[in-house]
Amino acid sequence: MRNFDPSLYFITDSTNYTEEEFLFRVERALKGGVTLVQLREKNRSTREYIALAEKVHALTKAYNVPLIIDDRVDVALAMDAEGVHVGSEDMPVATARKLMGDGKIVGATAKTVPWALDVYEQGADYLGVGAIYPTTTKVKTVLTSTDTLRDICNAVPIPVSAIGGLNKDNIEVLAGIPIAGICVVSAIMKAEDPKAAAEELKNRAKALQLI
Ligand code: TZP
Ligand code: MG
Repeated sequence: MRNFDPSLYFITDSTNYTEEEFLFRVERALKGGVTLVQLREKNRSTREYIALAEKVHALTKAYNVPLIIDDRVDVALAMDAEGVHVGSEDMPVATARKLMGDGKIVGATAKTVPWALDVYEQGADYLGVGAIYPTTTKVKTVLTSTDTLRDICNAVPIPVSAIGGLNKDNIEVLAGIPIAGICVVSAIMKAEDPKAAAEELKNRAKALQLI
């Protein structure tokens, strides 16, 4: 399964939610039209990560949306997710590709053009580039300028997703940059209603011809 639509990529964060509330919010986001979901868990045991991933996978499958697992190739393989996302401190992209096989999605982070070309050549299917704006989501990252984002989009033939502090009121900064999609955590996860938030974000991105 390497066909995917990166236009509205939703990364989850279960912090501060009960499992029930978390799964409810993920399903609302799916109802709102997110096109790709990433499960991102930093403080769970392997067993807990797999168990939660299986529950999220049941939801994403019902909406025909691929599920990407952050960082953990073993978790992705264990519960047969559609893909994995690896950053600079995770398994190298080439290794992740080898283990995941050709049929799975392997996403990678990149913040410079040489880095983007390197992970593309190692077999990445898409890139996450950012942070475009400061983010309140727990993440080790630095800002990436929109000029660098544009240069990366023009340097690699794979979809590039912009990430970091993005919401419906600030994505106009991406207008004219050939991104394939936008990627958010808080704008959907922490919204009063993740369904409405996903719809509004998608409508705004379409109006700006970003997606
Ligand atoms: N990588 C770069 S910024 C970021 C990640 C995982 C977090 C984005 O979260 P938010 O809440 O959309 O700013
Ligand atoms: Mg990572």
